[in-house]
Amino acid sequence: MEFECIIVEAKDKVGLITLNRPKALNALNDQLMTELGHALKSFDKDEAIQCIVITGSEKAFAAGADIAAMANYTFMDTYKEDYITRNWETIRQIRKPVIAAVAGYALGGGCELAMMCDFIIAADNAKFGQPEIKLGTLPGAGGTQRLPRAISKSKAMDMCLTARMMDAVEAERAGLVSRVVPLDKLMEETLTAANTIAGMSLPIIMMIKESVNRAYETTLSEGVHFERRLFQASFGTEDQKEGMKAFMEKRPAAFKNQ
Ligand code: CO8
Repeated sequence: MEFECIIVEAKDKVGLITLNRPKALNALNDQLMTELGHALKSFDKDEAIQCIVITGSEKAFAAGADIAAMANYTFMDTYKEDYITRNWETIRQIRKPVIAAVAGYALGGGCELAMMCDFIIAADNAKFGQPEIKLGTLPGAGGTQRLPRAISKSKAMDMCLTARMMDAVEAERAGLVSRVVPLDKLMEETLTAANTIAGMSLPIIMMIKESVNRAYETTLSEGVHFERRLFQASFGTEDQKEGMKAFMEKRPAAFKNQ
């Protein structure tokens, strides 16, 4: 597929997707979301790729869903035809880790897209917000559901109801982002993290992602049970034998993804 709204590159074992609609601050229109879905699925299938990074520009990760594109939709367009929402869930099917590298604005759907990633590394100029209330609507891609889980009900209510933006320092303090780095180090730090992950065993990476995500979908005892089964399953892999042998032989492990 030819991409017009994103740039897709493979950097060693890391698949890098750059949102690229600079004139609209990477507003997420239907074409961009379709292209993003294709790129994500294709990296997920690509045996050479072990981790994926989504980023934007220095000014905006994404300033939200494309307001101009959706301004005149009717309820029937959005409900019956499923415009706007139809291609937003693809990212949830991706089994390899997806890191969001966020600089500048991550607003509305941009904040929601970042939260759909497995973790967020933020530049010190990052700003997160759910300003949909100012447009007479509400978050539609999980903002009201993922924000309370990420940063508490009180802060989520504050952000969704007042539309105030949260800066990178507050976002890290609140647990929305895993780390904050200087803007000029954002890609270096993110690619280092992605390469660290990519150096591990892919089946184990995938099991960890699946197990952590299970924490959001089930009770603690079910989640712990699920984790236990995957932990036991890891002993059926060659990579577990290699990882533990390498530790005892005081050498780096050479994983084979088996
Ligand atoms: N959609 C379309 N165009 C946009 C958007 C957007 N979300 N954001 C910015 N742009 C465009 C502007 O219209 C402008 O275009 P032009 O130059 O042609 O006039 C260009 O980008 C630059 O923007 P500004 O001139 O406004 O730049 P500033 O630096 O002055 O301001 C802001 C930057 C603060 C980010 C400002 O642009 C802004 O407030 N943007 C809108 C933010 C917003 O409200 N986002 C929420 C959108 S609604 C949403 O995301 C719902 C999600 C539902 C997802 C459902 C799917 C499942």
